[in-house]
Formats: sequence, C-alpha cells, structure tokens
Amino acid sequence: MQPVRQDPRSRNRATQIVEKWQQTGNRVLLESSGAALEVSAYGVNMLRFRFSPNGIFEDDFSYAVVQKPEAFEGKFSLRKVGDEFHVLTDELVCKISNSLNIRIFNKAGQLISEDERGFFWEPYPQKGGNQVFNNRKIQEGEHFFGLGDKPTRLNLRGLRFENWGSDTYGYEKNSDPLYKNIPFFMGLHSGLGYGIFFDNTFKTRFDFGHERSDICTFWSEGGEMSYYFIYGPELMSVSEGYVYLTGTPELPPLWALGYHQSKWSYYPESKLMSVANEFRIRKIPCDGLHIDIDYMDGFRCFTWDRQRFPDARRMLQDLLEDGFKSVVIIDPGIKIDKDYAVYQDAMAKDMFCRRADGPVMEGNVWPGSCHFPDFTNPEVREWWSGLFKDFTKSGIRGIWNDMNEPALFEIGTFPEDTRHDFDGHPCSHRKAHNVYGMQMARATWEGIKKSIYPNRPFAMSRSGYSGIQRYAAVWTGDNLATWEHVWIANIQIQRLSISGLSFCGSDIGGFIGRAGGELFVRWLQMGAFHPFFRTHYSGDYGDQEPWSFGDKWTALAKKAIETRYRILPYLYTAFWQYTSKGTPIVRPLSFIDQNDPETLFRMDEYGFGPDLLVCPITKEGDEGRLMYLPKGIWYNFWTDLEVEGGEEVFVQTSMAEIPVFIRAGAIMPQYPVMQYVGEVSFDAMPLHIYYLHGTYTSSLYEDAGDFYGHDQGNYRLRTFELEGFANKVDIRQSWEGRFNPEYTTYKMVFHGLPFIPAGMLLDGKVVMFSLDYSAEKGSFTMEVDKKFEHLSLMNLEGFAD
Ligand code: MIG
Repeated sequence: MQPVRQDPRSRNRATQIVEKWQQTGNRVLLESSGAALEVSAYGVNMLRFRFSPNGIFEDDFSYAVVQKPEAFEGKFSLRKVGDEFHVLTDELVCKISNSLNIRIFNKAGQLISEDERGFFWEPYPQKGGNQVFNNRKIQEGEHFFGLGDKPTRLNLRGLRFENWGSDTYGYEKNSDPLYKNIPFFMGLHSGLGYGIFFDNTFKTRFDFGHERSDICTFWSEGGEMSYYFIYGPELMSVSEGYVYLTGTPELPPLWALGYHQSKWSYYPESKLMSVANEFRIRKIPCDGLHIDIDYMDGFRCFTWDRQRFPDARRMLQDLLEDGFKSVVIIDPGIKIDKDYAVYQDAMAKDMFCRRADGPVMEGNVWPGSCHFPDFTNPEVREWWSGLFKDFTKSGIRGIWNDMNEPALFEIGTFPEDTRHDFDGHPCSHRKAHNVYGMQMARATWEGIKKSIYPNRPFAMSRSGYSGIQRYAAVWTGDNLATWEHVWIANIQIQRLSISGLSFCGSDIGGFIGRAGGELFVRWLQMGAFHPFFRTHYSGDYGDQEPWSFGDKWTALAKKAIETRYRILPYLYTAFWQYTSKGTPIVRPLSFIDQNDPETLFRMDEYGFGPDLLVCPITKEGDEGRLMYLPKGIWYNFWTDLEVEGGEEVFVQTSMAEIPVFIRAGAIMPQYPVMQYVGEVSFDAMPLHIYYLHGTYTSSLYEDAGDFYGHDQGNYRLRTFELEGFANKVDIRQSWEGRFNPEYTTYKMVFHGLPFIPAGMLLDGKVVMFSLDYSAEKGSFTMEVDKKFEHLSLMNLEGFAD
C-alpha cells in the first residue's frame, strides 16, 4: 500500500490518480493514492458512497439502513471517460475525478450536487481512528432542511450543528445538540431537491455555510465516511427515499392517534382514576393515559409501588373498559439492589455495560446508583424484551422510553470508555452513544409487540438514531410553557416529519412552567394537527388538564380535541401513506410546492396530510394572522370561505380556532365525535366534498384499527376521483381489500358547489334524493349507499344534457 501524501492544509485526501477500478454487480470500486471509494446503487435515484483512507473498509453494518444494493435491478454502469470515471443509472450521472472528487448530475445534465474538497480525513491517533470529512459546494440559492429535532429555523443555511443525543431539560430556541441524532439533510436549488444521509453513529457535525458561506461540510469523530445520496427532484420523494432506506414503521393502533393526557406523575390510583373520570364526565375525548416514574417501587423498572397502586391489573382493566389505554414510562437505569429481581437477573446474565477496564458501569439516575443494559447487544435486547411479558399482561398498552440518550445525573452521559457490543462489533461509547436510545426503543417495542399480541403495540422514545421510526413515536422532550415554544414545537414537528419521523408531537402546554388558558388552548389547537397529540407537564407549577384553566378555556380545549377525533379517518389514511410509502405526514410549504420561491421562506404554515393546511397562532391576544397559502384554491375549514393561494392573506379567526384550510377537490372522511376510538359505531360515514373546477384524487384507508388483519388483506383502500364542472360534479369510487366497515352509507357533504343540485345519477341510473341545505355554509348534505362507483350531481341544466 502506498503511503498517503500529506495535503498542504495538513489534512489528507486522495491526490493522485485512480489506479484501479472495477465493477461487481451494483458496486463499483475505485482506488487512488491508497484511498478507496465504493459507489453502489440502491435505486435509480439513490447512490451510496463509501470512502476509506487506506483502502480497508469496515465490516458493513448499519442500525439504520434496511435495504441492500442487491435489491436494485435497474441499470448501473461504470465508464472511463477521459480523465474521469462516470457511474450511471437511468436517472443519474456521477462523475468522479482522479482525486475521487464527485459531481452528480441528473439525466438532463443539470448539476445536483458537487464536492469542493470532497472526502478528506485527519488522523485522530489519540482516539484510535480518523476524523472523516466531506466538503461540498453550496449551489446558488440553495436551501437546506432536515436533521431531526433541531429547535431552530426551518432553513438550515448558514447554521452549524452537532449530533450527540443529550438530555436537554429546558432547551431553548437554537439549543444544540438535542435528544435525537438524525444525520440526514436535504438540499434544494434550481428546483432540484436531493438528500444526504451520513450513516455514522459517532458524534457528527454539519455546517451549512456557517464557516465558509458557500461550503457545506459534514464530518465525524470516527468511523467511515459513508453516505447515501438521494435525488428527488421533489423534496417529498427525497424524504420518502430516506424512509425507504431506513425503514417504515408498522401502522400504529388507531387509538394512539387519539388524545393522550400525561403528567409527571398521576398517582396514587385515586388521582389517576379521577382524571380519567373527569374526561368522561365532561365529555372530553381521550384515549391515552400516561403513567410517569412515580408508579414504580423506588424507581425500579418493571415494578409497581403497592401503596400507590395496590392492584395495578384491576386498575388497568377498569381503565380499558372505559376506553383508556395506559402508557407507562420505562428508563434504562436499573437500580443496584441485590433484592431486586431484574437487577439480580441482569447481573447473573451479564447484561450491563462495562467500563474498558472491566467493572460494570455505574451511574446515577432516579433510583440512585444504577447499571445500564447494553442495548447494542442482541442478547440483551432479547432479555429486555422478555421483561415485558409479565409486566404488560396486567393491561398496559404502550411503553414510553425516557432518558435513553442515555442520560445520567451529574456527568450527563456514559463515560467514553464504556464498552458496547454493537451487534458483534465491539466498540466504545463514542461509537454507540448515538444509537443507544434507538436500540433500547427497539428492544422495548419488540417486547411489547410480542407481549400484547394480537393488539398492536405503541412505543415512544425521547432519543433515537436514523431508523428509530421503525420502533417508536417520538416527542420533543422537556420544553417550556412559553409562546416561543409553540413556535419551536411547530418547526420541530415539521423537521422531524421530513426527517423520517412522522409520528411525533410536543408536550402540549409546555413541560416546564405553567401555561395560561390561552397558551394552553392555542398549543392544543396546533397539537390537534400534529401526528402525536399529547399534553404532558412536570406537575411542579399547577395543573394542566383541559379543564384546568376555567370554563371558557375548557370549552375551547374540548372543541380542539373533538376536531382531532373528527379528522381521525383522514389522519389514519395519512399514516397509511407514511407507513407504506414513507410520505411525511406534516410537510413544510417548501415540500408542498418547491417551485414557488415564496414557500422556501415560510415556516409557520404547514401541510397536515395531503389536503389540510394549518397555521398555528403563536402570539398572545391574536385572533387572526397573516399567512401564506400555496397556489391553488383553498377552503377555510371552519367557514367554507374560498381563498385563492399564491399570496399572503390575513386570516381572521377567534380564540376557538387557528387558521386551517382544505384543498379544493379534496374528499375528506370524518368521524362523528366520540369519547375514544371505537366507542360508537355509526351507520353513515361523513364524507366532505370540496368542490373544484377540475380534477382531484383522494384516498381513504380503513381497517380494524388494531390487530394485524390488514397484513392479510383485511383493509379497505378507497380512491375517490372528483371532477367538477360548472353545472355538475362527478365522483368515481374504486376500492381494494376486503375489510368491510360497519357503516352502510356515506353522509356526503358538498362544500362550495357553484350550482344548486337538481338531479343525480348513481351508477348510470337516475335516483331520487333529498338534500339538506345549510344556509350558514352553503353546503348540501345527502346520504348515499357506500357502494357506488360513479355519482353525478348536477343542476337542472346539467340534468337536461
Ligand atoms: O429527569 O420521568 O422528558 O417527560 O416526565 C426527568 C420524568 C425524567 C424526563 C422526560 C419527562 C418525564 C420525566 N423525565
């Protein structure tokens, strides 16, 4: 092997000529000056780049990526063209220079992304490895998005970040790092969107033109320079491509999309039960009740405090009968206590992390001195999963993984020398830190999945690495009860969602401090349009239940939660799209219309599922606000007023609602209000039809809302095609799957019809119908058998045609 030549700037890079090149299947290998580059194809728009300073690659193992290049069957070839090497798919041309510099073009010849210095490294002997870098040029007008939970403005241009999962109690705007480690970002310039996933679990850093305004760099304190390049050009498909690589989650149980109430902590039993009763008495819908650490016996995981909860099983069953699903918290720290069964078992089986010099690693958390399972060891995960068997059979339906950054009191996290198995690739905490939380969530999810089968599991996690979405919903941690935090939560949820983590939410009302009624209600109104909808608070500053702020606010809180229950079938359909195709549920405006330059600068408004547009109110006293609607026609969700998008408008609301719009052409299913998922069955499914002069396609996905029947075809996916004319509207319905919901008819509500309906054809036949007219909204309602394939509603003129 040739010695690596020193770069004048003291950093190393390949500087000579590519002396070897070869292709094997979907992989290409180039060697230059002792360094090596492997390029492989994962899809026509998806390439992976791996570099090695000395020609030796690590064992190819990833906790994040679930795909293999072998699965890609399209064209992939290598050509030597003059001084360069070209790697080609049907969509991409990647040009590699002799010094292994890379430029990537689409097939139209447009430059998508290019290296500046490209790959280089710095020997890091004191840590036993290299720091690996990648430098790229920022293109003119380029915007950057992604990176998970960063609490900062949406466009990352000009900023610099670090990924090192941390317990950031009371974080603020621009705090960094936070709990999650998602080394994935997207770039957009000249209408070309792409993404880069840097699959490296060491501490990683990203700079989007902060140090040098036209340079984007990402680097790591160890491991390999291995990254995936995903081309869109649509940002939405880049985000989907990332989820394709890192894995889709299972569909959650429908109840988990309902409202959740949480506090640190509801205890004893009588307190928890009175909160539950209060929901039912006041008729405020609620599905999830969260039980925080004080249920444990001296903070010992998998135990109950018998004084506070004398008969957990009976209590949990009573709650289930009343429609409440209990979610209990679990921590990674296992109390050092020789009389505690979980501790004894773990010690006997050698399940805990050890220090480099041998002893079991010890750290302080809630229970006092603890040891910590090494979740990066498959045997430990198996053991941990097994602990849920007895624990959940009492009636627990969800598990909440906390403190899994991992967090320690006093010293923050594990000492660097702590050893980890890393699935058979032994390493120190420097490499395992950022995946520890994900592997805990994985073991928990597998445990609860097995133990409550055939019910679907629900798990949530505070920390996580790329791929965490396969195992858990996430929340944004210990925020504050301030107006600024409504703004922060709004951005974090958009960012998490495009970073593969659509099942996300914030602690509504703020975890630390106490919201007033108005702040609480405004936050709740936004949370009703976030995928995970939970109020949680620390309990140190006063109550934060929907009825804690006086009657006026209680009524408004109730209305916000009821709205959530109405839109559940729409949201569930968006979840189906997410879990099957990776489509982000929440989408920034730039993901809705990236060719409209105005959207690139917006971050308050966001899309919720395919057809809703939401704009939270983040200032005290405001009863309306300026917002931007993407191009097209929109209906005010509350008043039915039509608005033409493409410009900023002032939207008047009240304390009762925040601005919400629905896209013209959409057909939106809604449930009647219920107190919890499945409480009532109904005969007529409300379908809201928003007239459009033109065509539009909507879907409705349904299944049992729980269990695994949908894997065997027991689901129903309906497609509605709307076509609107001046005097007529056509709706064509088709479906697949054999799930047959109980309702027999649709209660169709037509919004914005430009004509008065006088005749109807159902599957070609003239039928009699009766219409209800609402003068307030100008909408028409009628009931129709759910099995139609083609419905035409028209005015007299249209009928005469
Ligand atoms: O050190 O379990 O973010 O949601 O209520 C605090 C108690 C530990 C931090 C979590 C928070 C939870 C709290 N936990």
